[in-house]
Amino acid sequence: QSHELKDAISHQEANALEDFVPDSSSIALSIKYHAEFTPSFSPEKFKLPKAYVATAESVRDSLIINWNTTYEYHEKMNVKQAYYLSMEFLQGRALLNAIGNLELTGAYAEALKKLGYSLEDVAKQEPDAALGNGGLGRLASCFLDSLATLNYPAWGYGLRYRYGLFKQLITKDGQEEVAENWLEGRWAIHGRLTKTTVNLRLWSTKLSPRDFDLHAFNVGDHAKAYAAMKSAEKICYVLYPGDESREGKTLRLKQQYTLCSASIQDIIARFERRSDGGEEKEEGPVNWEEFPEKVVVQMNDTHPTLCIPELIRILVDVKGLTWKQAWNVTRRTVAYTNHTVLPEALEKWSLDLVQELLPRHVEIIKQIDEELIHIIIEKYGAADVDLLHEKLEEMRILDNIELPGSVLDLLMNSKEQVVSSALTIESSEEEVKKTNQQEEDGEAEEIEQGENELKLFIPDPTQPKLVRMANLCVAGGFSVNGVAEIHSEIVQNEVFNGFYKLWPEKFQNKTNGVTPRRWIRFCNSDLSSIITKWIGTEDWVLDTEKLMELRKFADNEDLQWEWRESKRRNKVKVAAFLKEKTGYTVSPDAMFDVQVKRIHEYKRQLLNILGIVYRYKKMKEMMEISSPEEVRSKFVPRVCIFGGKAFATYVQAKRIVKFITDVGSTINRDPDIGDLLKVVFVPDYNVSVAEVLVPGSELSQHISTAGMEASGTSNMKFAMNGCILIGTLDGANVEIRQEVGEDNFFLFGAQAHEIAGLRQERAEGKFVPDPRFEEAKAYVRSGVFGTYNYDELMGSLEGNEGYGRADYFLVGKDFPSYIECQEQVDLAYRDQKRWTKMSILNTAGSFKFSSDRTIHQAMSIVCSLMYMLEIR
Ligand code: HBZ
Repeated sequence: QSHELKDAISHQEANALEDFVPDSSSIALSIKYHAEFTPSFSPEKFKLPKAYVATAESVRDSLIINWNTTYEYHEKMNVKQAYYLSMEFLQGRALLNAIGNLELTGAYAEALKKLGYSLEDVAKQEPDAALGNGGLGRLASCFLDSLATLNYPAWGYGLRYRYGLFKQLITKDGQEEVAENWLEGRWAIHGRLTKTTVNLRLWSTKLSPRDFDLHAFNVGDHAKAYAAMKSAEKICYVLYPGDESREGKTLRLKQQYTLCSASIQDIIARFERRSDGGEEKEEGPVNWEEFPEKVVVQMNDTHPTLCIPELIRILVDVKGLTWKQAWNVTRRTVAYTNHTVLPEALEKWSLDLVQELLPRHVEIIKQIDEELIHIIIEKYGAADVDLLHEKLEEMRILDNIELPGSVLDLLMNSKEQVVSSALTIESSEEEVKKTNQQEEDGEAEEIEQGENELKLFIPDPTQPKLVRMANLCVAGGFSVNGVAEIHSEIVQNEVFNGFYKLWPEKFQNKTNGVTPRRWIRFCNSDLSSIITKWIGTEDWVLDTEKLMELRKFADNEDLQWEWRESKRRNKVKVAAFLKEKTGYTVSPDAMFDVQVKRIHEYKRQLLNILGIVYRYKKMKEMMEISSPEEVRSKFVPRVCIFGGKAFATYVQAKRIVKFITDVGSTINRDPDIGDLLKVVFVPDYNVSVAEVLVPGSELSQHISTAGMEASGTSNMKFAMNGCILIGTLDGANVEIRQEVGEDNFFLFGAQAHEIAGLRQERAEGKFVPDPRFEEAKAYVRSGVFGTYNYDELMGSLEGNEGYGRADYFLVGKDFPSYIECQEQVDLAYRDQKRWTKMSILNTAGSFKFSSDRTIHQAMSIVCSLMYMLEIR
């Protein structure tokens, strides 16, 4: 059905497009038209910002035709529709992507040229839509691109934050955050439309006119009237800048509920309208059993968990279903993607807070919790109280909350049953009498003991009562997935092992992917043309498996030459960009070595920068005794580029930013060093910055402590663009290395299964640090990089009393293998033929990491799993 549908839609859309393929003249006309009729600009001054808005409006005209066609078609066919619920969509800029997907880039460039502009300059006018923090939000946006491109009937639902992620300034004190108004002068604010028109519906909140206090306003109490407006509007003011472990409170919960309630209401209304059948079909009562056949809700992490109790609430309280019916419908409709195994990052809400804001939902959650407890008892029995206690502690949705009465009764009864079954041993009458007496004594004892055991389940009043959102997702959804193979293994075997034993069929892997449209075809059109030329077709953009064909040319000298020249042109662009943003001049002949991602201890930017410190020290030492030529023959010149935002209150992450910039200003000013080493921190890393850096990078660092990075997605973008990765066996690195080949990946560091043991070793004081690690830290402490006090930063790597975690992320452990691996990188780079081959093989091997593949797998699994659940 899905194939037929896809063909039909493609056909429809092809028709729609055929009817409307503008050329550069009609585009120029349309841009001029919008320039004249767009308010807030005077027609005489046709400046860049205006050119941008007019161009965007003109693109939108093209999109709307396809959008309407698709929507009407889905409505008419009453297709099963997927909804991707996410608190974050990290869209970046839309214009070039939209034009590219419409295959109108050439026509628009020409049209703008006629009007005296370059498309590139016009596109740069658009602010990034940064409605997300990092990988999780960017993944959502890649998925929308793939869903649209592959013609799946799907929508995204999110929130329209007035302020997205903060803008990062780098000052002498490190990172500073400022708000940015991305909505200013923006087009298409109500959602993003692409060629095959997936809709991204972003909710915002405002006071209903019904609730506006006109009376207060009329009698002059403006403050009162405005207060209510503000309180409604502020829900969508800012993106919560969460990153792994940081949690928000009341406002964040209101945001989550807003997303869930608005989306679920919208989905239900659409389902009812479609099953009503419009004019053609017969009218009749809505069959709610069919809901899971028409709707699937994918939750991007636990942030939209409230859609589970919200769906149940509406089905029971508004639509009149029984609890059982509503619970069954819900369990067949929602699915959950996990993005982290860090225990402190698994969302937990205070029960009191949820109770205060959403009392009805708490009732529903309690009922789900009770169902789950019964399932757990059924699985593990009540006989072994310690085991049962352990399982309930691990798996219940409510944490530190008394057992429901029904469960206590059941436990008491089952205790009595155990005792009475012991009484029915057959024996002679006398013996029975005797034994009876003894057993009765024993029975009393056992019951007393049973009561003692039940005390195990009494909550600890000193600890908070919590709702564990991930447990609710696992219990309430039909599918749970991790985002890379190694991560899904950890999800099944560690984090949710209790649930995995209960419902193994729910658990699966969906290795992440990135859209090859934005992340190579559009951001690196230079390399894309070369690929197209050598493969002989541009089909690889839609069918990345074709990239594998590059393998057979990996040694071809002509391709190698074109490949290197293209990389160099992209490096020249990066150099210009760095100059503009930081003032530093770098040589495009040096190796461009890049680590860009959120700043987090587990991602180990500290390992990278300490490696640089060590390298710098060795260079200086060698310069004392050797000629510049000898130094050059030992070290490959490098430009080390960092970028990424630190959560505003994450002190250690901000120290790391400050440290990197300090190391940079010392090294970059050192006249002995010159081009041999540069360290640049790019401010305000975002999607648009990535689109410049990724094509112009050569070495890309993905060096998290093994087992801690769920997947990583920039690793995929870099590999696609012919960068070679240095990394640990973590997240998607494992699979990337498999596909590109071991020889084309720089591997180092401890493995995931060793981490617990290594931490234990440290705790027991058995770890002996490598002298090179000690040397690097001592060098930092000596004050070479300025007067800022780095004791705490260095101390965190040593486990000194008072600094807490005793190198929890094992920087010291992996340091020696990291710098040895970096020596291998230098060696490989010196042989440019070898390096270019490795680079080509990275692009060729990146075929698996297209989000098209992820989406295809997800959509087919969704269907087959649902089928399985129906049969049972
Ligand atoms: O999701 C990231 C993972 O760290 C990364 O390994 C993975 O590739 C990516 C996509 O699956 N996780 C995040 O980006 N998480 C957040 O940004 C986040 C945002 C708000 C929170 C918690 C985490 O409350």
